[in-house]
Amino acid sequence: MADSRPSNFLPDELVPIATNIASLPARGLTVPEPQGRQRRKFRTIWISDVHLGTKGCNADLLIDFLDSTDSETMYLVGDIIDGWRLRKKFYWPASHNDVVWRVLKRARRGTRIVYVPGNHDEFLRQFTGMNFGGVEIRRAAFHDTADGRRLMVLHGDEFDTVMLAHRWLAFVGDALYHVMMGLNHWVNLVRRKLDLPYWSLSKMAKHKVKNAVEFISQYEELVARAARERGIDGVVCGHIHTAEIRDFDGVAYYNDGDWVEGCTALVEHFDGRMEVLHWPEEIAKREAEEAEFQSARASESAKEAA
Ligand SMILES: [Mn+2]
Repeated sequence: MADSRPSNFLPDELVPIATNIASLPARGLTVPEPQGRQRRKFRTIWISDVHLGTKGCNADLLIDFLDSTDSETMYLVGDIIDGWRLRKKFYWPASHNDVVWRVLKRARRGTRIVYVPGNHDEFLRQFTGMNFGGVEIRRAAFHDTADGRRLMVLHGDEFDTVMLAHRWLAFVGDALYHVMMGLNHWVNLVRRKLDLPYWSLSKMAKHKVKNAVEFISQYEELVARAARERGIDGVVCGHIHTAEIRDFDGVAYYNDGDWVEGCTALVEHFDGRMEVLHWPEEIAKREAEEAEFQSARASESAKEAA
């Protein structure tokens, strides 16, 4: 099995990770699975741009998401592991193992898991067609929705190379982005200590920069046009870290966002309806409901005592 002898199969940067995971019992999780939490069930879940192996990755929020949801199929739409960063500096906290462990456990529980590698985890593209512990590696995938539409699932860096004028962004952008995400990490560490909700620094910056907004809308249009040329109903991608559901003259554009800034997932309900879940908001909703329930119970028992 690949698990017991990872060094024969995996690229060098992954050997320590695989060895770690293989020797990790469920009890070794840093975040234990919550007991008795109701999982929200979906037909399909798409997540991408997790960037495991970097400080920017919000593993804790993703763990919460994975523990709160379930689906028949889950697509990992690329940049799940950041091979670019890992090659420069090995960074792999225990919570990142927790994420991998939960994904593998999902596969064992019967979720069909399709992993479409992106540009940051392109070292996995050489394993296209293979299956690791129930996780299928694909270069791209087709998904048929419950309401009979055919969607193409791919990471989306394919469309970046077409936009030659913007290619410098990838290089300058990656370094800048990394600095920003490091800052984001510390800001939110402090905010958490102060009991403030998660807040995205670069999300705010991005919305203030006109060029970034133009880039995003050009990108979305390009993706939709490619789908139309191929005669399919829509595309699901990631890559630009901006969750979105848009319609371009009958061609659907879906982006599942990321787990570095926005912390979003794309889901398909059982009737084929699609939705972007902004997980920090979902957590806030859940906690408000729990608080309401607790205070209702407290006033109940106060009445009984009176
Ligand atoms: Mn990418």
